[in-house]
Amino acid sequence: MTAWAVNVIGLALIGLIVWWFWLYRPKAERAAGTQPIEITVADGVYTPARIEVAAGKPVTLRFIRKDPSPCAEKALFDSLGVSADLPIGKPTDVIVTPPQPGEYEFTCQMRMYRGALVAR
Ligand SMILES: [Cu+2]
Repeated sequence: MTAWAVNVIGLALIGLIVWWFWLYRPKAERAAGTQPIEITVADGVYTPARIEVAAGKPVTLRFIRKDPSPCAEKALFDSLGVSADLPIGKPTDVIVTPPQPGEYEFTCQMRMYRGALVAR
């Protein structure tokens, strides 16, 4: 009986891990016009972490870093060749232009923070 319960808990934990790392897709936030999109950097996640934008148009992302760990100090857009330093407590605007429809990932330098621009 106890062993059965342990197995069920173990399976539930595996399911949770699979869901979090591979299946979970945060709800996309849609960019509206020329308004900057505020992205909070805290507790290991960008909020929002998925942002819908228009392809071929510059978009302003306003990073608000609350996480003091050095892990959070940069935002890198590898596929767009853009990187930015994020001082703590000072909102930092990063302007990027996704050239064509697709997904453009942005991360911290250790790739623990992860977000994506979804250009349409
Ligand atoms: Cu990091």
